Amino acid sequence: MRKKSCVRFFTFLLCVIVFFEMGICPGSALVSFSNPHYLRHATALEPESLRLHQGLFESFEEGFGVWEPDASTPLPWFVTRTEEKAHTGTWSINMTADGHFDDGTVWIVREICIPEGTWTLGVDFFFWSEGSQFNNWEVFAYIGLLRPEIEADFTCIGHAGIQGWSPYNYSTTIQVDHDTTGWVAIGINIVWETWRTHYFDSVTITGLPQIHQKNWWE
Ligand SMILES: [Ca+2]
Repeated sequence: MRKKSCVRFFTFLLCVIVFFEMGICPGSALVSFSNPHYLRHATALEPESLRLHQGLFESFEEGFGVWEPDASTPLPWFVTRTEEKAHTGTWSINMTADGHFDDGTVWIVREICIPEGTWTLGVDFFFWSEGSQFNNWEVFAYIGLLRPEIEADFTCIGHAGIQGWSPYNYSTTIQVDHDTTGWVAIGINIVWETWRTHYFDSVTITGLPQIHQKNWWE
């Protein structure tokens, strides 16, 4: 009996070790970017995955970069680079619109490459407002697979009532079954009948991949 018990114990111990080595312990199915498992795969995903992880930063010091202005509004609007204000460096984006129809959206937009897989994509930026206790326009953001065209494509992530430069961010999860093109946009939504000017600077796009670690039966 003592010998059989000993065999059972070591068999059980061996199974536990094998199971953990196969990665089927709780919580191992999805691993973070900092996990060594991902880092081993990261080299295979270069260069777009690493670019997203490191962050795509734009300060508008030497132009618009790959960003471009766009809008959906019946009244005049403009988006220009300016030295009037800056969060980093000396240049930022001036976004101005006539809100007298009490309607419309103005934004800057750029393409990004999204490698195959499931990604948590985020955009962080600084937004300047003169500050007001009421009648503030909305701060908009978008991340998706289609280029945004209208107000309804965007998500409101705040209101432009804080005086000076303030950080804003937006993130979402996107799953693609092959390498593809996505779009990121940030802007303002007109909700009060007046001219308004806001500024954008220090925009960073980041991507965090969710890596599915294969189990022994896959
Ligand atoms: Ca700048």
